[in-house]
Amino acid sequence: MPQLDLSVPRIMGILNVTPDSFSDGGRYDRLDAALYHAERMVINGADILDVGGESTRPGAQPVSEAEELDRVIPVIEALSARFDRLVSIDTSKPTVMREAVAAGAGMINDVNALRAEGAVTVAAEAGVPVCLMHMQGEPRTMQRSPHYDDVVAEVRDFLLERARICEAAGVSRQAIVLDPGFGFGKTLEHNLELLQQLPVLCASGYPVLAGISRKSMIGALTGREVDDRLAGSLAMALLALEGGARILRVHDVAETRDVLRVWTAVRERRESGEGSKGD
Ligand code: PT1
Repeated sequence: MPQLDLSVPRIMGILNVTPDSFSDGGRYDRLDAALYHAERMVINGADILDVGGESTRPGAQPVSEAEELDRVIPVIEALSARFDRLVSIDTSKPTVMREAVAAGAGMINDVNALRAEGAVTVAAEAGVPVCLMHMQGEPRTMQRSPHYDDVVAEVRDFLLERARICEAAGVSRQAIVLDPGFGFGKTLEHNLELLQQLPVLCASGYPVLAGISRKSMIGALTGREVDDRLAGSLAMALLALEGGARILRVHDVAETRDVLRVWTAVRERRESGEGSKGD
């Protein structure tokens, strides 16, 4: 199985397997559409394919475990058979985590930071990397009135406490990724503060994932609808890289790959001291 190598920043391509993401032409259509989309992302430079069967965007309703399994397991089996890429399962349900790893997933991405009963144990037994994300509230209601006294400190302290609990249960320290959870119970101001202070979270020593792509924070800044947020998303992806993010979770893989190439070239020159003499 492909491993998570974060010696350079990585691109996680988003693969939603929810009915609102594809026209609902039945199970084969759904699988076919997911594989087509995944192949595009692999060709365009995705390192990780993040499969999600339950929407977690603001206002989203929960789905049952049976429905979620039905959506994601066939897709994960097909992806791990076809592509030499790490497949991650975006779920908060322990049973879905376990079944997904058995079907070939090599990473668990949980917007609930493994707070569901039994989730930490499943992750430890699975022995795969886990992304622990911060969320205030739950998706259905989280944007009603987010409040923090100190958003950066609260998000960091929450994530470090979750990481401590995971390590105590046997998850290896090297297998933990942290995510401030942009848009999850946060105002625009909170999101901007978290982005600006991303180095504070990176200083924890854990690699940091940033999920920014097409979110309403970009809509709020640009006045653009969700399908017209590419430029804003790329600008924020670059800022996240500058802040130390090691994984970018994105819809637009090809364009984000170009941002990563440009950023990498500039950073290499900076590190070699090239052109910094001023003469
Ligand atoms: C994320 C993330 C995720 N985001 C991780 N997993 C979503 N690790 C799903 C909006 O404001 O950031 N990190 N899985 C999608 N969730 C949202 C949240 C989508 C907010 C849109 C918004 O528009």
